[in-house]
Amino acid sequence: MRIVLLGAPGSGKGTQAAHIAQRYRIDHISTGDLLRAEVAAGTPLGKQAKEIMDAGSLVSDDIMLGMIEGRLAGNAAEGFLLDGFPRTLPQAEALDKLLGRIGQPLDVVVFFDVDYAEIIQRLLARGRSDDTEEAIRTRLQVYEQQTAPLIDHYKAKGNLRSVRGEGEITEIAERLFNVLDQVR
Ligand code: B4P
Repeated sequence: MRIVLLGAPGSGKGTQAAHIAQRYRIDHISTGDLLRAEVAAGTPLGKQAKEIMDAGSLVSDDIMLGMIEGRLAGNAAEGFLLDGFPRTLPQAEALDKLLGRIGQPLDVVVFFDVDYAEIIQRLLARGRSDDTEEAIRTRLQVYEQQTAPLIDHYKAKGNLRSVRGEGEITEIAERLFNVLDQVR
C-alpha cells in the first residue's frame, strides 16, 4: 500500500504511523525524523534545518524533494507510508509526478482531523525544541497557508479519507485500520 498521512502539526501522524507501518509491514518515511537525524548528526543540512524547524517554518521544497526522491527510488513498489510529506502544493505536485513516472500512484491519503485547541495542548506537553508557544503559533499558520490546501488537492483526485484524530491512541489506530483495510 502507498499511503500519505496529512494533518496539522501534532495531529498524531508520527504516533499513528508507527502502528500502521507495523500492521501493514510497509516502510515508514517521516521527513521530520529524517531532518532530526541530520540535526543530531550535525551535518550542514542539519544545522540549517534546526534553525528553520525551531522557528516553526518549513524547510525548502528542493531539499525535501531531494530527500524523498532518494528514499523512494527503487523501493516504492513494496509500499510506503509518508508521514509529514508532502506539506506544500509544489511538494504534492512533484510527488504525483514522481509516482506517475514509476507507475506507483498513491492508494490513499488520510487526513487527521483534530481541533487546534487539542493540538496546542499536546505540543506544549511534549516540549520538543520546536514546541514553544511562538513556534507552535507559526507552525499552525504555516499549516493553514501551505499544507491545508492539500486537502482539496487530494479530494479532487478522489483518494482522500478523513479520520477523527481525537481520543485514545489505540482507538484512533482502530479507526485508521478500518479505513486502510477497505483500501487494501
Ligand atoms: P514533524 O516531525 O512532521 O512533526 P509534527 O507535524 O509536529 O508531528 P505529528 O503530527 O507527527 O505529531 P505526533 O504524532 O508527533 O515536523 C517537524 C518539522 O520538520 C516541521 O515543523 C518542519 O519544519 C520540518 N518538516 C518536516 N517535514 C517537512 C516537509 N515535508 N517540508 C518542509 N519542512 C518539513 O504527536 C504530537 C504529540 O501528541 C506527541 O507528544 C504525542 O505523544 C501526542 N499525541 C499523539 N496522539 C495523541 C492522542 N490521541 N492523544 C493525546 N496525545 C497524543
